[in-house]
Formats: sequence, C-alpha cells, structure tokens
Amino acid sequence: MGVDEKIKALEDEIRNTKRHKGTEHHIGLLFAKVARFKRERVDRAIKKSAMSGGGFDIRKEGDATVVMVGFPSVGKSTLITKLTNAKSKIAAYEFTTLDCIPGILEYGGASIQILDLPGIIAGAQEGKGRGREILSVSRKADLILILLDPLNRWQYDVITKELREVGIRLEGHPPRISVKKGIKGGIRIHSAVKLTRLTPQAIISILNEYGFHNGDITFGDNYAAEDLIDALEANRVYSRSLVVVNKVDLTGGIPPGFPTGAVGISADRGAGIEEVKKAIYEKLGFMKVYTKPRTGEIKWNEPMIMKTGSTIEAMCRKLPKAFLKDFRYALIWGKSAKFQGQRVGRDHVLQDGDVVFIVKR
Ligand SMILES: Nc1nc2c(ncn2[C@@H]2O[C@H](COP(=O)(O)OP(=O)(O)OP(=O)(O)O)[C@@H](O)[C@H]2O)c(=O)[nH]1
Ligand SMILES: [Mg+2]
Repeated sequence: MGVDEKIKALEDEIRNTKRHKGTEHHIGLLFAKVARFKRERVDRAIKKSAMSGGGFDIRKEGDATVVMVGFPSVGKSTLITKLTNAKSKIAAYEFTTLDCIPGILEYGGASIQILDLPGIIAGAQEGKGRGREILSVSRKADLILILLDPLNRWQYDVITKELREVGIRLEGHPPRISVKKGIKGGIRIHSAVKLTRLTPQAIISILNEYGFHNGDITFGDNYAAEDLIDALEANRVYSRSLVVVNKVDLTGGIPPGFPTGAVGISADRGAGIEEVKKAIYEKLGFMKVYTKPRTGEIKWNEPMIMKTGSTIEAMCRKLPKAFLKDFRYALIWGKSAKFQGQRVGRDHVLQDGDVVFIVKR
C-alpha cells in the first residue's frame, strides 16, 4: 500500500469507529498515525519539488511576503496588477498563470512582496495542478490571501482543507499544550480546565506514538486529539490569512455565508483595492521602531517599519551593512526593555515604539 492509500484506510477507520470512552484510546492512535503519514508525504513533496528544480524559484524580498491562493480564473493576476507593479497575464480561461509572479506593494512605509500563483484545485496536496509547489510557498508566507469567487462559496472550504493537509493552520496560534519529557514514573496529566474531549488513555497512547513515555503534559484548554497532535507535530505553521471576494460586481456585494471579515472587491473595475491594501497591511501586523542617532534628536516622523516580532538583527539588515557586520550590542528604550537603556544582543525581540541605539565595533 502506498502512503495515500494508508492514509485513506486510516481515515475510513476513524470515520467508521463509534466514538465513546472505550474507543478514544484507539482513535487517538489512528489520528497520530494519520498525522505521521501526512507529515512524511509533505516532507517528501517539499524535498522532491526542491530537488527536481520544480519548485517556484522565488527569493523573499521586502518586509513581508503575501501569497495569493485561489481557484483558476478568480482574478488573482488581475488583483496583483492593481496592487503592485507586477505584470501578470490575465485571460478568461483557466490556468493562465503557470508560474509564480512576484510584485511589490509599498504601503504605510512597508515594502510588501506579493506572489501571484497558478490556480489551486482540489487534490492540490496530492500533486494535482502545481498544488504541491503552491502549498509549499504558502507555508513560507507571512500572510495567505485567499481569493474567492462570489458564486462559489465552496472554494473556501476546499482551500482551507488543502492548507490544513500540509500542516498550515489559519487559526493563528498553536494549542496551549506543553510537554516536558521525564525519565521515569510514567505520564502525569495536568489541566487548567476539565478535559471532556480526551481521555487519559487517549492522551497516553498519542504521547507514546510520539515517543514520550515519561513526563508531564499540561493542557491550557479543553483540547481534542487533533490539537494534541498539532502540539506534538513539528511541521505545523500558524499563518495569518485574509479572505477577499472578487467579482462582487456580479452579485452586488458579498453573498451570505462567506467568512466574516472578508473584503469584497471588483479587481478589474478597481473597486475595493485600497481596502485590500489596508487589510493586508493590518493583517501583517507591522510595528514602528526608531533609531537613536549618536547626536541630535530621534526622528519620530521617520519610523522604521518592521514585522511584529522582529529582532535587532532584522533591524540591522535594513540599515547600512556595517551595522550588522560590526555589531557589538544595542541599547533599548521602550516596551521591550526590562529597564530603560537596557543593553541587549542581536536576538532581542523588539516591540512597537522601541528606540534602539546600536553600538558598533
Ligand atoms: N466580472 C469580473 N471579472 C473579473 C474581475 N476581475 C477579473 N475578472 C476576469 O476574470 C478572468 C480571470 O482573471 P485572471 O486575473 O486571469 O484570473 P486568475 O485567478 O489569475 O486565473 P489563473 O491564472 O488561470 O488561475 C479574466 O477574464 C478577468 O478579466 C472582476 O472584478 N469582475
Ligand atoms: Mg493568473
């Protein structure tokens, strides 16, 4: 049996097993096995597309990268030509775009790379279309822009399912579950709330499947088996997403049933483009940091725009080369400082509004 068939057989078994206390342990194991096979499949696909040179040859540029994911002909190329300087072919037939086309959007002081991709279709993660390459660039993006057709609401479910299958989670943050490996004494389970979706047996069997036999596991919420597996799997990525519905000229607005927060646009008429720019910028979550000059005043009207969670090192990369090459340490003032004027290294994580003075060799 190939991996695909093994996964399918396990998923059938999960579907056909009645869920109750007596079967939780077994179902937990099945979930863990499915997760392992899927991880192997993703790892192999990524390696394969990289080795054969079949992956998209794209260098990350700018302060953040956004990928456009959507079914063929929803208007991805039309949208990128409105957002950036990119020239991407637009046509009324499907699979017009066959490669990855980059463009740069300058907005709010940030330089945002946007990637136009071929259309995605159901079965992408199994290799349909250029599905594997699309999903593997999506894993590396800072924001996934999901572009939908207003007459085909189902596209959203297919896309989110394909993303899930390759370990991309759009919910934003990993489950609050911590595991501390021990040497002996078995597994001790701790939880802030009552666990109603996982029995102790299920927890233990999943942990065993991941090679944990002793230690402490702590749950921050009433999680299910899938969440526990997410916490144990190393290949999960937690991405931000933005849903945009194009061609609302056909429907006179976003029809009911689309995700809340979706932005309705009409790309070829240029309607809603500013809203999309603003939404991209806000979703990416930039912060402003300031450099303190050796002499004179801080230029509060000239912030450096950085991705939230950026380090001093990332900041140095935006400055002349010597700042990184001859970096000794930095002094910081602001929210990320334990005390004002604290001395920190290049790995220090900055916060919005911080002021930084870099000391060179
Ligand atoms: N009615 C309407 N048509 C649009 C709109 N935006 C784009 N289109 C049309 O939709 C068709 C497909 O547009 P593309 O931008 O090539 O779509 P795509 O998503 O890049 O397609 P692939 O590259 O094949 O995946 C073209 O005929 C566009 O003119 C819009 O806002 N309203
Ligand atoms: Mg296209």
